[in-house]
Amino acid sequence: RCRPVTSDLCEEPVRIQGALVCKRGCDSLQSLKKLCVCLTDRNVATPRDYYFALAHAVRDHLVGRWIRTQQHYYEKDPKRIYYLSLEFYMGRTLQNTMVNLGLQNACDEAIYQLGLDLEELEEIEEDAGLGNGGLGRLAACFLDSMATLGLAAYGYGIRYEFGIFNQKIVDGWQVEEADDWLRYGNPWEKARPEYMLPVHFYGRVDHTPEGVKWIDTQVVLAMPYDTPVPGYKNNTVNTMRLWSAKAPNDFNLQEFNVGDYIEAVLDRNLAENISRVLYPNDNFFEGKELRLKQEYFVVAATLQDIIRRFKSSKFGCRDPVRTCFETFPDKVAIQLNDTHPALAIPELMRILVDVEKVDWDKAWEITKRTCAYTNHTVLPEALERWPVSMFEKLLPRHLDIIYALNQRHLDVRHVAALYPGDIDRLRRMSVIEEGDCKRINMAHLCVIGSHAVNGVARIHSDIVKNSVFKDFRDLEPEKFQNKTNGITPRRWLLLCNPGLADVIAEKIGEGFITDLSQLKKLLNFVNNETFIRDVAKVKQENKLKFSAYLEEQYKVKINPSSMFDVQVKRIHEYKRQLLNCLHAITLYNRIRSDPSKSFVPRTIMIGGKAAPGYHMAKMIIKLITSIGEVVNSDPYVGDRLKVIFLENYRVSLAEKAIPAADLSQQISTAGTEASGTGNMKFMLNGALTIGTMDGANVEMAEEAGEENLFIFGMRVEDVEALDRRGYNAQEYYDRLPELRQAIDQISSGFFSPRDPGCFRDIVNMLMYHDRFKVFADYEAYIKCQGQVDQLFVVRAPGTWEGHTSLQTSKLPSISTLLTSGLWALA
Ligand SMILES: *Cc1c(COP(=O)(O)O)cnc(C)c1O
Ligand SMILES: *[C@@H]1O[C@H](CO)[C@@H](O)[C@H](O)[C@H]1NC(C)=O
Ligand SMILES: *[C@@H]1O[C@H](CO)[C@@H](O)[C@H](O)[C@H]1NC(C)=O
Ligand SMILES: *[C@@H]1O[C@H](CO)[C@@H](O)[C@H](O)[C@H]1NC(C)=O
Ligand SMILES: *[C@@H]1O[C@H](CO)[C@@H](O)[C@H](O)[C@H]1NC(C)=O
Ligand SMILES: CC(=O)N[C@H]1CO[C@H](CO)[C@@H](O)[C@@H]1O
Ligand SMILES: CC(=O)N[C@H]1CO[C@H](CO)[C@@H](O)[C@@H]1O
Repeated sequence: RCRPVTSDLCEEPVRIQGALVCKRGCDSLQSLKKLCVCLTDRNVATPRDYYFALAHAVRDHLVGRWIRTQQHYYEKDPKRIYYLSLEFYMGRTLQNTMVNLGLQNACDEAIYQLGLDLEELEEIEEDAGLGNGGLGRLAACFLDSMATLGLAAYGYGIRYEFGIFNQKIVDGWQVEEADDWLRYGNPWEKARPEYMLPVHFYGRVDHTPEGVKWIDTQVVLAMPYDTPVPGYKNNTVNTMRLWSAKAPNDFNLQEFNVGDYIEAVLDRNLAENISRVLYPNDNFFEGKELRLKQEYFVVAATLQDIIRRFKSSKFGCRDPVRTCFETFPDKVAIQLNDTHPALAIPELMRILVDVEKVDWDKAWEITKRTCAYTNHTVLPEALERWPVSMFEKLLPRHLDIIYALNQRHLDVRHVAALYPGDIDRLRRMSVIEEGDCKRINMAHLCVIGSHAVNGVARIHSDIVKNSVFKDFRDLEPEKFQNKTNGITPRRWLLLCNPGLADVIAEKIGEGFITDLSQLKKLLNFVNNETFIRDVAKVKQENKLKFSAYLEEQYKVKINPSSMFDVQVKRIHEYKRQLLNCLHAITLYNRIRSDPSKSFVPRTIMIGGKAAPGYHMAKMIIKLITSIGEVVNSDPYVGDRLKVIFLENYRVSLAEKAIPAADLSQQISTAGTEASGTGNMKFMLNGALTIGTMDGANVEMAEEAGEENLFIFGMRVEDVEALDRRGYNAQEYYDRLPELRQAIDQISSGFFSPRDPGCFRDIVNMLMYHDRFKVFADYEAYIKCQGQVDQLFVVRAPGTWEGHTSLQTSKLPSISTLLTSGLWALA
């Protein structure tokens, strides 16, 4: 039994910094053939052994490029972009690396010669689930795109030992399982103990003649693990550096546990559980001390690293002259994606003022010019408001700095000067919220500490600018911008839907892979029957493949010519999975009331994780599975309707489900989804969208033409008007018989015969305190779904009738492809 070591497979291994690496990239087939020789003993090698062997062979091709890229950055010393995020939702790496390095065919071939199946090996890799949903996935997509653009970019985050939990459905309920993703080792990371850095917590502030000192602190070490981020076929390999917490070797040994060596070693966990687990909340602030520690941990370690790199850079400032920090903002950009890394602002101030002895005003200017802030959600419950008392204990020096910053921000030279006597405005704009429990408003801290503030879709940027940050906009209007989110076409088309990518490349070449606006060239083929048939054929193949997967997973018979109607995203009231449920029930009732009527067959698939502490979201999952249980086993229904809950939705499942979808559901209440990126992934894979005018859907509708999407329901203005009038769910319940029937069924236990009161909380919420106004859009939604049915006629299985007459049809799925380039990332 042999273990292929990376360097063994090299033509010319050389020793760099103690590690053997390839001098020249070695030919993949050749290294894989050596692998064949290696792995001849078939009786002992497990599929996992093959996966690791392949991963190592592929990784070999990264190493040389990685070193060269980093050396190139050192020589050229370009401006560095630092993307700080508490989440990087990377998913799997093997296939992405093969795609970006152009190795896929060679590997496929070699693996085939071994009598193995590449896809099977790929399935062995665990997802790197270091994120909750959209925000973490966006960070991962940005890394891919920045590497493809050849930008000197770094992702900085935490190497959680446990990522987002694995979701199991037991008896219809969500059950969480720890995600022990590192159990078998991670071939894609490289530990760098030599770059370990100290991070301080607790202690007290000492004002000395030489300046302010933060002393008597507890130290936790931050150990970096580097993961290569290859660009698409451009020889660039950037770095994602994730920090892992380590206790110092003298941890708790001197002071507390004199003589109790065993206790002291066991207590190392106290320090090391900082990087133990990802908080599984999406769009929700839970003020836990451990979370604050995580946030400071990543910021403190990263800033030390950034400053070290700045100081040792070729054209930077090597000598410790104070003024050299003037050029810092020209060399360093720190993007605060959401407020999670907001502590970068007071931390940079602390380093500049206390450690580097830069004077306060200069330091503030440098900080502002370096930082920029992205706001990712409008939901007030997501806003980070840390109790001052927690800061007092954990980060006393930072609290001082925040007070001082706030003082200067509000004082007579600034806000107070512009609005004399406007006490209310001062209160609204303060970083410190007064009240029983004084709190620090991290969004306000970010706004005053950044030179640019952006939302993630045009509609969202407008809301950010004109509602909560209105006062700040009045003060500095030029600061507010918008940057609509995007997705990487490598993972979300080339990797997950190679059939479609091939069909497109055949017509317009491969340029679209790095420049999606070239999809416009497909306009020449909208009437080309072969092209239309090829696109439909690929969709049908994807559907068959996904059906087989579902049948194996859930033991349900899927009708592959039914419409695949998919809503996959985190479970949230604002995303309105409940509206989808009401539609499913309505369809079910219609079939039951007239089984002989013709009916467009649908397979409704809903998937997503609920935050473990989010009761309503967990009830929603139970409702979906309960509806499925009734519908899927009803003989009247047969294969005309199925309701499937897709268990454990994650990046690798998205890669299977999205290419198979006919219909993409993006139905949040207008004004609540900041952008959404799931919507873009579906569109790029040729699914049609049913959605509200919310988030990036607005821009999608604008580019594709509203007639090419199924847009329904209230606009933001309508929601606001309804709020002013007062939303009364009862009104809709009384007026709409099908809605009433569905609600009555849910509340009477029709879907939960063993526990009739099971869904009491859901019905109560919908009827009496629904912040997201599900009933108000029910009628428009059902009607719009009717239009979807009309278009989806089962002529050739699984094709949209519209395909054959693109000019006259309202909804050619190809036209959604054509325009999807406009907001996708480079
Ligand atoms: C893209 C993606 C999301 C974000 O989906 P939205 O529909 O924008 O909320 C969440 N989870 C995973 C695994 C994703 O790939
Ligand atoms: C960290 O780990 C220790 C020891 O295992 C445990 O007792 C403690 O509760 C943990 N702390 C937090 C904040 O989770
Ligand atoms: C983003 O800005 C909005 C204001 O539009 C605010 O309500 C929200 O809390 C901010 N989000 C975060 C995470 O700070
Ligand atoms: C949004 O961004 C575009 C360019 O990216 C700009 O033209 C437009 O004015 C911006 N709108 C808002 C509301 O910021
Ligand atoms: C479709 O396009 C191909 C070239 O890509 C061409 O050979 C064929 O004739 C076209 N068919 C029609 C009907 O235009
Ligand atoms: C090293 C290299 O080839 N880098 C290129 C990667 O691709 C980007 C954009 O296509 C180029 O700008 C880089 O020069
Ligand atoms: C959504 C968003 O605004 N993301 C930003 C995150 O940081 C990168 C790198 O600095 C910016 O380019 C993005 O615009």
